[in-house]
Amino acid sequence: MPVYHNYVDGKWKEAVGARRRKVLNPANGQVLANVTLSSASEVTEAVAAAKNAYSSWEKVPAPERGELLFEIAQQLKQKKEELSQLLTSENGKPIQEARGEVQEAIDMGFYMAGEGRRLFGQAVPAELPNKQAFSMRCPVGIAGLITPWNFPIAIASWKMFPAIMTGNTVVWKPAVETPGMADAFVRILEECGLPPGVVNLIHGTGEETGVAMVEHPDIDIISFTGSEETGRQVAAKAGARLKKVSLEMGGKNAITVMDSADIDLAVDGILWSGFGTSGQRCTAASRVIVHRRVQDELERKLVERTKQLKIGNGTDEAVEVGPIINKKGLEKIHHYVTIGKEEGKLLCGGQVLRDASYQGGNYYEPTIFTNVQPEARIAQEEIFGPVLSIIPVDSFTEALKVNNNSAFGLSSSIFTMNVNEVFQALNEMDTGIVYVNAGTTGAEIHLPFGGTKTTGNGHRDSGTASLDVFTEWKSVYVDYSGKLQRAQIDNN
Ligand code: UN1
Repeated sequence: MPVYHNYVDGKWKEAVGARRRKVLNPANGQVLANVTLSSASEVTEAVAAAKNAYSSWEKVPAPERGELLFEIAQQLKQKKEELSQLLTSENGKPIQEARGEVQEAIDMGFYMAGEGRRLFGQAVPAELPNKQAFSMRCPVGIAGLITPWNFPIAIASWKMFPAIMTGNTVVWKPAVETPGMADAFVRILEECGLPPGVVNLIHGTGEETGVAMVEHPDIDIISFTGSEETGRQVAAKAGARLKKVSLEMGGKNAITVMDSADIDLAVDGILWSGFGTSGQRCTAASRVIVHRRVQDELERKLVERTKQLKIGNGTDEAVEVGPIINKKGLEKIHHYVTIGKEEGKLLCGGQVLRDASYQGGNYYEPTIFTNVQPEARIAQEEIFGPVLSIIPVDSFTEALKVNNNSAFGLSSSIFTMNVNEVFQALNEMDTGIVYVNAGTTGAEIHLPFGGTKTTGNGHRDSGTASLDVFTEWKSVYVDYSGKLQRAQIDNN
């Protein structure tokens, strides 16, 4: 049985004390591997390695660092099937979705590789003669990446690739639920010739290893994706140290279905965004805002199609809804469903699946509540499972109001054939991502990913926006006039 070790300064090794945690397949409870658990001393060692590597890595020209990313992306592409199977076994997501996730990392690799030859700054005219003014991006320094289990390679790639392409070195703590994906990813970096110390992998829990990273004085920036609760702690600790911090947290994303909508298309979008990945995406739809004129039709079709969804082990190509990551996740979902029974009308689902075919796994029935109030707990709190709350409304204006009535601000979607509603929704939906006639999931890597309000803290993953997280701006003025020229004074 494999034991996943840390990777520090180019060497694989177990954490001191040999504490380990089991890695379970959420589809059947089978023990897949063990993972080493690190303490603060491993973090210190990893930071020292990252610091040591930084002095040479930051000097490698960005196009050259980008070229290495091309090779890494090629390797990911070659190993796509192998990685996807591993992902399904650790995380449980259906194999088709796993392939999609690995593709997302491949895309991010190629995209950031190309960015190595751009990394644009600004060249602007100086206000005085014989003077040049321009800006350029510089690495921040040592980047601490803390990534979740729900997209163990895609989200890691959103952070890892821009971090290293821009010249930072990295200490990475992946989720303890999916260490195999992190191991496989780092082995590819190693095979492609990434110098020792540029990326250091440290396995461990958030409480111990994560906290040690956030508190370490030599980690200059923390990029975190995870729960709001943990994100707040990261922000507080990082803020006290004036450490740069980029946070990506929860969502309570809504799909609005207006009376002009193609209802069958809306049903497709709701099923995919609500029950795909068993609702365990921060972009997952968990609210459906429906115009009362089409409420009955939408509910009838939605319930019928929900009951036909094939639930099971994600290795089966026909499975559409896989297991929940662990027992704790399953319990949380069921707890909210119990609350939901008081707050709305249960249309379907609502049970942990216990048939013989689900033995050992963590399966929850796709669940739909209707006539839920916008303020209800199931309409406000992140459940991270296959649970939808339908909220009926009487107008487009009311729909917008309900959409924005959330502490989170990640993704919104509207199904409508009315062009005026489309553009008003684009303007007024207050989330970081808006979809028209598609569900709330499916972000592409070359646009910024992230949200407003308590979803984040103003930063974005992926796209060129990720460069803002991993670089500092340097503004440069070169005066070749041979005399002292005072800006704002000598030219006025
Ligand atoms: C997440 O839910 O944490 O847009 C990431 C999407 C995926 C990424 C999801 N491309 O749903």
